[in-house]
Amino acid sequence: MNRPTMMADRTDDDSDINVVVDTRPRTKRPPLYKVLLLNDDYTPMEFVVLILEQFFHMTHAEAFEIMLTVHKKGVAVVGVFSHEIAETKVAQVMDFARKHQHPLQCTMEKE
Ligand code: TYC
Repeated sequence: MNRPTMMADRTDDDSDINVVVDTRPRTKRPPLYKVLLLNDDYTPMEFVVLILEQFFHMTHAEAFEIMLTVHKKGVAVVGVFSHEIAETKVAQVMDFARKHQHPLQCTMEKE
């Protein structure tokens, strides 16, 4: 899109005379992913707070507030990360919840 173009010149097929080199850097930022925590009726509130403190580095007050948001609204974004980090966070939360036999669900989606 909008790159300098090479005009075909009948007189110099196969030569590089008319090649325009695009010097603009073409780096793309990697996509970011939201990590979402979902509400359920069984996971204890304190357990959710613990997860937000441990895996998302929130203070107790921040963790409590986000936990209450999930409890009341059904879902909240708990962080935004690269694909690899988001995947790791989701796995950590799901493993920890499973280990403690809580049905807590954590997912990710492209921002
Ligand atoms: N709704 C749960 C309860 O009343 C608490 C809870 C909050 C569960 C957030 C999951 O992601 C969650 N014990």
